[in-house]
Formats: sequence, structure tokens, C-alpha cells
Amino acid sequence: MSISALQNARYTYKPKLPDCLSGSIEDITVESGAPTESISDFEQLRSIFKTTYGKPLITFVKGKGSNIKHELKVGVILSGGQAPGGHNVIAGLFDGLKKANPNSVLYGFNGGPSGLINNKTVILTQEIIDEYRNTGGFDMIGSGRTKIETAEQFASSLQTAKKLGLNAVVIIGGDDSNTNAALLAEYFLANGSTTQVIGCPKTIDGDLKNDYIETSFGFDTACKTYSELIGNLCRDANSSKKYWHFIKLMGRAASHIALECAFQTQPNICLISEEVEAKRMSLEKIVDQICASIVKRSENGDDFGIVLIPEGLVEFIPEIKKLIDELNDVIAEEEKSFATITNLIDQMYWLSSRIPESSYRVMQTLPPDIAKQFLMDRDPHGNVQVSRIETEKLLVGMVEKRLAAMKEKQLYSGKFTYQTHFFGYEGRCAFPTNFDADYCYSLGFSAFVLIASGLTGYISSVRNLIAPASEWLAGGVPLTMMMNLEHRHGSTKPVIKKALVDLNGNPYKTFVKNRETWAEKTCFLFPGAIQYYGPAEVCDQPTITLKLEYEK
Ligand code: FBP
Repeated sequence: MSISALQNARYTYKPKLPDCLSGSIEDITVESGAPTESISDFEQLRSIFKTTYGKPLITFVKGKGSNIKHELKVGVILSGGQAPGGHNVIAGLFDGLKKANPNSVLYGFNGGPSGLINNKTVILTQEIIDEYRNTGGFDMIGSGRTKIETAEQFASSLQTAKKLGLNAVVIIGGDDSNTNAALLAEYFLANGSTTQVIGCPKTIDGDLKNDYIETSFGFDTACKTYSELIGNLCRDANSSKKYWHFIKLMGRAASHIALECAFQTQPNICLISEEVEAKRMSLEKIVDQICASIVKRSENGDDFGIVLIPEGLVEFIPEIKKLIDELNDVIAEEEKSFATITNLIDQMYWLSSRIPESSYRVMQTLPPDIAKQFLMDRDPHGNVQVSRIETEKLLVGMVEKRLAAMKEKQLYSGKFTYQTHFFGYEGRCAFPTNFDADYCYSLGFSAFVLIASGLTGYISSVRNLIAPASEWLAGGVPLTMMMNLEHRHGSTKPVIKKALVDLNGNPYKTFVKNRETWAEKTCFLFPGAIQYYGPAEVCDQPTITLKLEYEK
């Protein structure tokens, strides 16, 4: 197979490990803290996770005394959307296993969690691993969004673990997949199985984070990929001075990606869904905000600009959030009946007797193409697929109408010409940045140490990420510590709490300090392409979000 020069070069890149994990295997010592509690709903969660609730935090330190050299059989799953660095998590896990005991075996489950349910595996050899080191994508074993939820699926997963004689399963996924990991860990133990379950924090969305998980992997690379493209559009807009670019950015719920890209490129507008929700901003109010910038810039002679729109925005606009929640519930309750209707007129008729009138009216105000997108299939976790809702087109249409009305009243005399874009899939399989390559490899290696130490129901954790990699801290966080109960799609469930943009946090506050200037002036930054080779200040920097969150 022919490969690109960069891929060839990246094969030889040696990911950096924190000091506590490098050196001899015998030197890694495992320290446990005090018992932990969930975020809330303590009693209910304690009764759901009878055997795995409340375990201590785990930290790895350099020392002597651990015996983690036994022969192990481990299975690994890539779950959910692709995120740059997934292959390196597997490489770190593989290298840890083999370094401790060359007879250990790593199975890859093909196609995500369904590979565990249906026992579809491949034995990962040195040759396979070497072919994927430091590359993007999840194609080594593939991914999937199957949720392990029925009694049969749990039983089949246990069956597979028994058949393969697995000591552990590692689930590399986002909040939903790690919730699944917690449930599986509990199920295995409760059913007398010794197979351990360990999670790893993956998602470009950056919303799987807390005090012990500073960021999910893939966020760094995805944001830098989108920022390169946005920066290029900024420069194009500033050169031709004729287009407003409306850019939707991935991130199913949280606006972390949009916010990071705003720091990297300084656009005229960046909408933050969490703020929209907190201020209960309607669609009309959002259009007001965008038009204010367009009018002001036009008065300055600048009929061009950049608007960043987080993918999940629609779910945070109060009237639309209510509508989506109601749609999710009725579609989940009467899935089969709804699936038989395909055209919008019949779907609207079906809905008319099932959702409240106020929401039905909101649905009627949406352009037909967008209304149809609200009714598309949910993902296996019951979420509306916001990546398929063209929010950028919805907004641009409303802005155009508003500006035309303002022109009639002589409140605006500029020229509004626009382009719409959606950057999402472009960033999910990029070659991981040096940061993601190192972070992922460390997460995988740390998962190995958790397994070799006999732990279950933990997520691999690597912290202190704004410091050089050698100073990173590694260990494990009990999955139940990150959980609470939430109402999701018609029932109350234990879930890992999603980390949305914190409106009291330093990143958001820094953005607010700057945004008025950006809205009026042209302050664009052009970050350029990700650099893999060269000085550390160009190649090894973490995201601006991480620095703003952790720099003292
Ligand atoms: P994960 O939460 O599984 O990491 O996926 C994130 C994401 O990239 C979202 O940003 C996006 O909305 C969604 O996946 C798209 O999913 P799909 O790949 O199924 O179209």
C-alpha cells in the first residue's frame, strides 16, 4: 500500500509519556485515595451500582512494589464518533500490555460495542498496531454507536468476555459510552464475572471533562483543524471584502469547539449555546445580535465577516429545546407508528395531536427543509442528530429577511452576500496533533496499569496537561464519581454529566471581554495548519481553552 510522506514520518514519532509511566514497569506504584461519591443522587446511584459505587481515586507514582507483570487478555472498543488519537490509545494500551508481559493479548472489537455483543474480534498484532501509530481515524478496528442496553445485549457481552477469557474490556468513548462502561462494569461483577471494564475519555466535542478529566482527546486536533479553515476564510473575506461566512461547527451539545475556534481566529460573532439558554434568548434575539454586527460593520464600510455557530445551538433556544424534547419523547414512545410516515405534511398531522399547541406552532414557523431535519432518525442514544440540522442556513435566511426589512425602513444600506459552511467531519480523523498523540498514548498506557492493578469501573485519567508531558499526572477516576440521574427520552437514567461551557469560567469570561471589539472591528487571526515538526511553541501547545482553565 502506498502511503503519504507525512504518514510515513508519523510512524516514527515517539509519543511522550508522563514520568510516572515511563521507565521500568516495576517502578509504577498505584496509590488509592479515600472513597468517592457521585455528583448527586447518592442513594439511588449507590443502589444501581451496588458493587462498583464509590471507589477511591487512583494515582500512579514512581516507586517500587507493584506487581503488574502478569499475562492478560484484554479487548478494546472504539465507541461513537471518530476523534483524532484513538489509534494511539490502542497503541499505548498494547505497548503497556506487551512491555509488562509479551504473552498478553489485545483483541480489537470490530465496529464498536456491537463487536462485543456479537463477538467480532481481531487479534491486534505488533504489525497492525505499527500501521496505525500516530494516525487519525478509527479504521484500525472501526467504531459504532450501538448502546449496550437490553438484557440480551448485556448477557451476550458477558458471554463474549467468558468465551475469550478476557481480564478486561476497554471502552474508548464519550459520556454516553462511558456511562455504558459503568453499567457493564457493574453487570459483570454482579453476575460473578471477573472481567474488568475501563473507560477512556474520547470526543472532539470536549464535553467529557471535570476536575480529574481535563479534556477529552480529539478536541485539540479537531479545533486546530477547524481553526485553520476558519482562519483561511477570515483571510479570504478580508481580501475580497464581499462575503459574510456563516460557519456551523461540530459539537453536539456543548459550545467548547466554537469557543476554542473563536480564540484561535477572533471572528466577528461566535454564538455560545449555553449563554443562549441562560439568557433564554429566542431565535429572533439571536438574529438581532448578528444583524447588529452586520449593520455596524457595514457603516464602517466592511460588508464582510465571520459568524461561528455551535452545532447544538437549536437545542438551547428555549422554544426549540422544548419542541425537540417533546418530539424526542413522542417519537421514542411511538417509534413504530412514526416510522411508517415519511412526508412532512403527514408527519405534521401525526404530531398535531401529540405535541402541545405552542410547540406545534414553533414547528410550523420553521422552513420546511429544517422542519424535516428535526424529524430525522434519532441516534441510538435517542438524541436528535444536530449535525444534520442546517442551523447556519436557518440563521442566514432569517438574517437576510431582517436586513431586507431594515433596508425598507432605511435602517441599513449595506450589501449582504453570504456563504454557509459546516465544519465537522473534516476534523474528526485528522492526524492527531503532538498533544493528542501524546495524551492518547498516555491514556492507553494508563488504562493498561488500571487493568493490571485489578481495577474495574474506572476511566483512565491523565492530568496537568498544560505542563510538559513529562510532568503529566496519571491514574483512574471511578466512573460513578462522574454520574448523576437525568431525565432522558422519557425516563430517568444514571448518566455521566456532560460538561457544558461554564458561564462563570475563565474561557467564557475572556471571550466576553473581547467580543464587542471583534463584532465591530476586523481582528481576525490566521492560525494556519497544524505543525508536527518544529519548535515546541508552534507544535506542542495545548488549546487556549485548557490554558485559560488551568493557567494560574
Ligand atoms: P461523540 O460524542 O460520539 O464523540 O460524537 C461527537 C460528534 O462528532 C458530534 O460532534 C456530532 O454531532 C456527532 O458526533 C455526529 O455523529 P455521526 O458521526 O453519527 O454523524
